[in-house]
Amino acid sequence: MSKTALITGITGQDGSYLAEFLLSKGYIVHGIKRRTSLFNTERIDHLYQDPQEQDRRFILHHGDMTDSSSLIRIIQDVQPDEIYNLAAQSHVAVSFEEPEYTGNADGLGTLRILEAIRLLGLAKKTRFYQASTSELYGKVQEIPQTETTPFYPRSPYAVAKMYAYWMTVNYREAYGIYACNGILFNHESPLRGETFVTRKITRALARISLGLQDRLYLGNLDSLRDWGHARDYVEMQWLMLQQDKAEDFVIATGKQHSVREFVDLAARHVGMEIRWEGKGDKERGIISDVGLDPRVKVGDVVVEVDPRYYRPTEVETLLGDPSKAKEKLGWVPRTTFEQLVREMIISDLTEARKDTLVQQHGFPIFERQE
Ligand code: NDP
Ligand code: GDR
Repeated sequence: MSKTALITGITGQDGSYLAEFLLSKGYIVHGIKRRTSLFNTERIDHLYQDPQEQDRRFILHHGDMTDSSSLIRIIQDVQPDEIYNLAAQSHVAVSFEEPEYTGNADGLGTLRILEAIRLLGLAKKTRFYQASTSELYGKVQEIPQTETTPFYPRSPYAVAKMYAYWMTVNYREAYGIYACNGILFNHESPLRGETFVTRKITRALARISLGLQDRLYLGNLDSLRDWGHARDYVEMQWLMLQQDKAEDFVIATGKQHSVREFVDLAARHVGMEIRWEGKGDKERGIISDVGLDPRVKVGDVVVEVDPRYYRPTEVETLLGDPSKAKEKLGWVPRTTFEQLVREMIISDLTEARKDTLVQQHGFPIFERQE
């Protein structure tokens, strides 16, 4: 008998990789997507099956983390063996602009699912994974961070996720639900949203190298992160639900790089060497070696700091210690930082080349036949 999984946030970066992974393991995968005025399923279109198809293994439902009624209905219908709660307003900077919504979707949304499991009598059947985050450590109290490092959240996003973290622990202890937190450090991929710093960098540098864009504006270049690959990390989400006992795990690579280093490495992949000049708000990245396109020249300023991208409270440094995951889940991250950056820049370069072709050759407009 195939197992049934329900993924919230299936249209996001992790949702897409996890759905692919679970399908490859023989699962029937249900996903919750919210209603949007334009299609929001680009990352999972390759998995889509028409409602008319027989024996579908990939099924989408309309629902929203802020709407208990939809969540209860879906969980009641699906009766999942496993729920992966990935849905969230996941942008830290945006959470300062929309703190109440972030608390509702990321904090209360998690409670809504846990309550649905309990009220529907699924406490013994349904295993629950909560997408917790290294942002919980915020103003870090210890380096590197482990499962026992104290939390000090520094954004409305992190505070909402802290509520969700403890609700998950509480429902495990109070009702015996197999519920666990994956405390995942930053993980990226070519499917990463364009406004997160890694994707913003690879997309912009690919375009700059082909002369499609002049400049990349960034905030805190000194910020240090432990970056892994989303494809590796979703496997850990699954492994956490396959243990004898529910526990919380840190998932990280144990290596740290600055935003500036990410820029340097991504730039090298498109044949550009960057020299940094100035300090703080005045820091700039200048080409010291030519790019792919003759329109990019030595001496061009390609990166500038724009304080608009600073956060009211910043998380300066994150570095995870994944020893527990290695020991108990037998996990080692497969993708190195260098491979991750390379994969992302190649993907964005391909996209940028498509735009160049359209620019050079135009786009065939099909005239309407009367
Ligand atoms: P994304 O932002 O790519 O995806 C978030 C998903 O949540 C999307 O499918 C989005 O839908 C959905 N969503 C947002 N709000 C709602 C809502 N109100 N109701 C229903 N669905 C909603 O995030 P990632 O895939 O990168 O991350 C997955 C989870 O892991 C998130 O909870 C994130 O906070 C957490 N996390 C991520 C880390 C990372 O480095 N990527 C690290 C640690 C934790 P739509 O497509 O319509 O926007
Ligand atoms: P983060 O990721 O906040 O760690 O949250 P993000 O990529 O947004 O920022 C990483 C660091 O880069 C700095 N930075 C910039 N960030 C953005 N977005 N845009 C910029 O222009 C820029 N310039 C510098 C930031 O200040 C920050 O220090 C991600 C999300 O996926 C969360 O959902 C998840 O929980 C955590 O990772 C772990």
